Amino acid sequence: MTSTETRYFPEEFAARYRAAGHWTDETFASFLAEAAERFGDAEALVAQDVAGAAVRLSYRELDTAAAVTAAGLRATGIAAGDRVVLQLPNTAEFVTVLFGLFRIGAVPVFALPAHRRSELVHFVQTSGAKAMITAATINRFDHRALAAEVAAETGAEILVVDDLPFAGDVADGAPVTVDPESLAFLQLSGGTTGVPKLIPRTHADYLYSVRESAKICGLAPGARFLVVLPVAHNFPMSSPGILGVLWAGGTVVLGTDPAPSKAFPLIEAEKVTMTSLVPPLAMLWLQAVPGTTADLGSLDVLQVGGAKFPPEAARRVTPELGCRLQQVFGMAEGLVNYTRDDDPEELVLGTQGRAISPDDEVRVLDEDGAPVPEGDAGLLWTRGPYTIRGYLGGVDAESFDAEGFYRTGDIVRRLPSGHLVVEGRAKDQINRGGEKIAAEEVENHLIAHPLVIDAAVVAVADEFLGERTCAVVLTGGERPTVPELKKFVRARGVAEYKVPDRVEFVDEFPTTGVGKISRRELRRALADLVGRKDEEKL
Ligand code: OOB
Repeated sequence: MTSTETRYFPEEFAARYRAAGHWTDETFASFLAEAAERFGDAEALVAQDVAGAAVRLSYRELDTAAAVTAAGLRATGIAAGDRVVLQLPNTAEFVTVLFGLFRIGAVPVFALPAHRRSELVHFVQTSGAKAMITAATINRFDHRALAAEVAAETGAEILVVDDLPFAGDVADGAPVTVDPESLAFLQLSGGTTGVPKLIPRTHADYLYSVRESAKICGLAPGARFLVVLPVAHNFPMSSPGILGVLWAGGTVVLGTDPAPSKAFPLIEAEKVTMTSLVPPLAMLWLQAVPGTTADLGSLDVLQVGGAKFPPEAARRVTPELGCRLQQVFGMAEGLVNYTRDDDPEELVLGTQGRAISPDDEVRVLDEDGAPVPEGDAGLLWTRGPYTIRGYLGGVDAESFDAEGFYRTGDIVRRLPSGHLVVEGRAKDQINRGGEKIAAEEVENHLIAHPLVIDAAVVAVADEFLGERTCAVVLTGGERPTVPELKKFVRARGVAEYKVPDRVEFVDEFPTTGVGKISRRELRRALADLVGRKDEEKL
C-alpha cells in the first residue's frame, strides 16, 4: 500500500472499521480460491452458458474455471488495475469472468444488460475502461453490434464471450495480491443527474456487507439461491446475492427469465430455497401461484426490495407462496437494511428492515438538517463501514455532507427498533418497479429533439410498477407525435426502461410570476398537473 494510492475512507474511520473487525484482509482476488478450499466438491453454480448449454460446477471446478478465465483474460492484455466494463446476462460466464477479472486484479464496471450505446460509452469513458466484455446476444438483442458502436466511439477493446473461451494455463490464473482497501469494482448509481455516476466499492467494505448479509440471511451449505434479477445489480450481487451464497458455501442457481412459467419449474427442479425479486415481479409470482403445477415447497425465503413493497402485497407472500418474506431496502452506494428472521410479523410486513451494522450511522433529518422527532418522516442520511464517501471522480457536494454522510434522497420513518419505513423520495428519480431513472438524464435526451423546447420527466402512479414515467414536453408550434418522440429517445442509445411511458405536450411551463422556478419545483408542479388531469378523467 502506498501513500499516493487513492484512499476511499478517511483513515480515522478505516482504523475504526479495522479495529471493530469489520474490515479484514480478505479480497475478491482470492475469494473463490478460499471458498474452494472450504467447500471443495459442494455444488457452487447451476446455470446455462451463453450458448444455452447446462453448466453445473462444484466449488473446486468453479475455481478452476475462474483461474483458466483469468489466464485467458491476462493473455488478451488485461492487467491489474485495468477497468473493464462487464455486460453479461445471468449465465455461467458472468461468474467465471467476474472472478477471472478479480484474480488478475482488474476492476469490473457493472453494466446491466438493458444498457445501450450512450450509457455504455459513458461507463467506458468515465471509468477509463480499457475493454468491455459482453455476449453476442442478450435477450435477443445484438450486443456484438452494440459493442462495436461503443468501440468505435471509445476505442475500448471488445471481448465477446461467445468467441473467446478465455482459455489459458491454470497456473497463469493464480490470484494476485491486492490491497483490501483498494478499489474492487465500480457499481452504477440509480442516478439523479444527467449521467449515471459510478460508485467505487473496495474489497474490505463490500466484503463486510457480503459476510454480514450472509449471516443475517442465515445462509449455510445447503442454501440454494435463485437469481432472476440482473445479477450485476447490487441486490442479487451482494444482499446476500451470489457473493453471500458463495461465501457461505451454498449453491447459486442462475435463471435468465423471471417469468413464473420459467422460474417456477426451476425452483422445483433445483430445490431452490431462497430468491430475490423486485415488487412487480413478486406480485406477478403471487398471481401465478394458483395456476402452477410446479412444486414450490423447497422455497423458504422470498426477498423483496429495490422499491417499496406495499403491505397489502407483503401480507400475501406467506399464505400464498408458502415461504417467509424478507424485505430489503438497499442502495448501490452502501447501506442495506433487512427485516430479520425473528422480527414480529408487523415489522416484516410493514417496514423495509433495519441496517446491517451497529456502525451504520443513520440520521433522519428535516430539510434544514435538523433531526426530526423519533418516528416522524424525514430525509435519510447515512455513513458507515460499507457506504461510499464519494462518487468516482470526486465528492459531490449535493450527495455528501462535510462529515461524509451520504444523502440517500429517501424519505423514511425510523421506528424505536431501528426499522425504517420508506415513505417517499426527495430526489429527482423515478423508481420504475425497482429500475431507477434520473429525470434529468431523460430530459436531456428529449431536449435534443429539434421540436422540443424543454421537458420535465415526472413519476406517475402505476398499479403494477409502483411508478411509471411521464414526460411533460414543451413545444412551440409544431409537435412530434408520441411514437416519434419515443423512437427518438430510443435512437439516442438508452436502456428501454428509460424511454418515457407517457408523453404530455404543453405550450407553457408553470412560473412563479416573480422569479425563475427551479427544476425541482417545476417537476413537482408538473407531477401535480399530470395527477390532477388523471383524476379529472376518472
Ligand atoms: C437497490 O439499489 P439501487 O442503487 O438500485 O437503488 C437504491 C434506491 C434507494 O435509495 C431507494 O430509493 C430505492 O432504491 N429502494 C427502495 C427499496 N429498496 C431500494 N425503496 C423502497 N423500498 C425498498 N425496499 O435498489 C438495492 C440495493 C441493495 C439491496 C436492495 C436494493
